[in-house]
Amino acid sequence: MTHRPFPAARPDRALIKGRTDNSVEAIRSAFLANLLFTQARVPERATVTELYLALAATVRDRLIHRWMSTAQVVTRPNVRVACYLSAEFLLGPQLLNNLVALGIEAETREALAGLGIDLAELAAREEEPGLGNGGLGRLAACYLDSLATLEIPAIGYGIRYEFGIFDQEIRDGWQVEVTDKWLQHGNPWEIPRPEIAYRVGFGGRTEAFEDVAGHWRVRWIPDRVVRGVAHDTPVAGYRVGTCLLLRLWRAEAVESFDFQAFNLGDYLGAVDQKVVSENISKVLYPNDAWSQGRQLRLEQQHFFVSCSLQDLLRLHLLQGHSADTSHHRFAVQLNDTHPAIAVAELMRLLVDEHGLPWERAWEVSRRALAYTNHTLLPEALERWPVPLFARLLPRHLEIIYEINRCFLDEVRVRWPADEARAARMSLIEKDGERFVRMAHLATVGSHAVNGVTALHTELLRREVLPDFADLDPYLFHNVTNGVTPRRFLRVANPRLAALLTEAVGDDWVKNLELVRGIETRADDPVFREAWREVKLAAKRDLAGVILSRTDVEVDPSSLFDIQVKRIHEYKRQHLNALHVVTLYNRIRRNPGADIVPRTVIFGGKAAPGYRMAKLIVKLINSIAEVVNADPLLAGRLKVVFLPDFNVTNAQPIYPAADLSEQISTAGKEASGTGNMKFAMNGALTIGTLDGANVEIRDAVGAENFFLFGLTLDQVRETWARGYRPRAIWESDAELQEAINQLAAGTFSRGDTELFRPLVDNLLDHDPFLVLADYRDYVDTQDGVARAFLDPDHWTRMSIVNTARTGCFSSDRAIREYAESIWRVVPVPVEVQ
Ligand code: 26Q
Repeated sequence: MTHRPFPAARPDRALIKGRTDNSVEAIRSAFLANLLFTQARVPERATVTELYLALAATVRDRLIHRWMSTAQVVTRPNVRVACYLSAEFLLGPQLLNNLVALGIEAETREALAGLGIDLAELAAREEEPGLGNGGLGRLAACYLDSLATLEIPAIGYGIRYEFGIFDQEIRDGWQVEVTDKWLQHGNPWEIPRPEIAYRVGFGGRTEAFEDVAGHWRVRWIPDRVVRGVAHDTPVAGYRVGTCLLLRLWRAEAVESFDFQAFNLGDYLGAVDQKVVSENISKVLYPNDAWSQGRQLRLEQQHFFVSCSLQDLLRLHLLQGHSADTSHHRFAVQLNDTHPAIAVAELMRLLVDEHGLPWERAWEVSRRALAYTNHTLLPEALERWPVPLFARLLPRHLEIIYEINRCFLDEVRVRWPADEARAARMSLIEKDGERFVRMAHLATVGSHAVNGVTALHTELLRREVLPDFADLDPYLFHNVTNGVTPRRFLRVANPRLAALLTEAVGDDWVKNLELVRGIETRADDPVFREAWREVKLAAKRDLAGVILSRTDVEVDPSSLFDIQVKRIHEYKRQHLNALHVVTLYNRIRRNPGADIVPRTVIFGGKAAPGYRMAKLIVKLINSIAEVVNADPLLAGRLKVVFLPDFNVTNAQPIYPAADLSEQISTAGKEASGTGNMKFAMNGALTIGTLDGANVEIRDAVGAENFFLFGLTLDQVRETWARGYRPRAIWESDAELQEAINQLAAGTFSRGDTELFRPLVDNLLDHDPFLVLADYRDYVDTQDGVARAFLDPDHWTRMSIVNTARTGCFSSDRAIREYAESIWRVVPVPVEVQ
């Protein structure tokens, strides 16, 4: 980049003021100017999309203003910066969140109203960047929000996928995947930075040589080079000067390749090359678990990691420092093993490109890096076949071998003659074929490894990486996940937000512990009534959404029982479905029974290649079809599958829930974060002792939580004893009836084949203990219904849930990372 000798690096004040003033008039005229000069439209002629784009540009100006000031702070010498590396950032819609962060929501609404334009209508036009699968990607987005709000110098690094997570449509009850074209109208929030670009190599070979100083060095000669171009999205903190950057990399062809082919007269060959290069950032893999080693996925990981590390080294060197002090300047967090190649790439950059001695590079590298694990399933740990690695990243494989050699030497010193242990700890797995174990690479290369809830961290220490914990018990930390109250309370639930503000003032948005102040009002009839009104209004809103999206009419006074999350056998949506069938049978058997009306709502995407998950989607829709059409059930039971669960669609869901379904088999869900979003919005949880449920129950009190199911120890005993699901089916009449109906075609128009894979799997294997937990689940659900019959008590429990879930703010989680892992401190930004 060239820096021209302007008198001052700061932009002109008068220039700024015209585009950043926050009065209603200033916002209106800026909006009109943007409409005219970016969309070439006057309001009378503009489409809703054009109005939205002009408004987004108006807001972006105000973000950029803050960001310019933040950049000056972040680039100050000696400011330590947290770098969050993640293959996924599930940001969600930006407009309202940004207006709230900037504190100009009311002014903007008024400015638009004066032109006869409805802010909500423009907001509804926004395409969300779905650059993530689920929990892990959304967590990264919550963490950026908290970093910015806490004024911590930080930067997020990831991939600018052209196609994010697919849109889900439901046809004939089946999930159909539709390409996500989030960029089709352009992305008004990002700033492309074609001048910030790095070259990333793939393939080829390595060669040893002696440098001028007589040192043996290695040079990597890749046979393919791709360019990564930065695309920056501003992330504003809530009511502070700080506005951070999310820097996403887009893959492009390296020009020299084009020219080379072009000069040889092979124009189409040059275009091919361009297409191949651009493929790297083309599409997000829609699996939310590791399954097999696809080359393109490893290319994506290396691509974004290499660009990100080159970028932060460049910033450091630009300020006149040398590469061997990078760890003073940066704390680099690896969001799962997806960026774990950073361990080898940072070593390569430091040793091969910057000439550091190996030992010094290793010290810098380990001090800079830290790793978060998000998985408990051993089969979900990422491992890449060595031959693939050797072909794609030959230099990195050499480095990994060298790291492994040094590491295993250390292991052998500590445990002489324990070759079994050395083999268990090795970065290379020998299982017939050989694999690179990415979790081991990340662990060995980091100074801190953390799990995402107390239970998960305990299991990580004891079972996933026990040998590493023996080697260094202080390596492991727990940082329980959190979610941002800005998006999931303030923006998603404005009525509850207003009630909280009325009760405790508006500081709760930045300090969620303050909502504890409402607990004293839990027995106040006036407050309870207001609380109920807020919940009912949210349920009416959701009922409207359900009607317009699924044509199903639901009763807002019924119990809204909601399970939204990715579809997975371990998350057990089919257990919930069996409960629905049980209720259906009870009402049919006894039509006059006095039962609590319920609306059971599901939402979530299945990985396109996951057959059982897709069959569960079909099952839910099939049950819904029968239940909703039965006049005998009317007014008592409704079942809804809300298609295309994403951040946008999630926002009206959490506020409307009475009951939150968190029913994974104990020991399978690392944390869960939806559980926190529901509880904060005053839903009660029905849940197992799994992931963050354990901590939520501790926080809200056992009397305000519906616990059921086997504990982790009981799960293990069940398997050890020899689990026979068929025996449970034989002995439980209601369960038997429900499962037999699935098999007999009751919900599939007589088709007895459709659900056979599901039924057979449950009766013969049941790997997630659905049948074992069925009876306790159904009985606990009966308890839920009884509790709902006492609105005063229910409301009290709801208030207490919100009051006591302040610790699940992502602000608390980020403070813990900042203090105990990154050692970064807030640096307030004064907006110039
Ligand atoms: C890896 C390699 C190749 C292709 C895909 C993947 C891949 C992609 C996404 C593997 C895993 C994921 C996502 C995992 C995830 O979302 N995990 C969830 O993380 C949450 C945040 O910590 C937890 O709350 C959830 O419990 C956990 O399941």
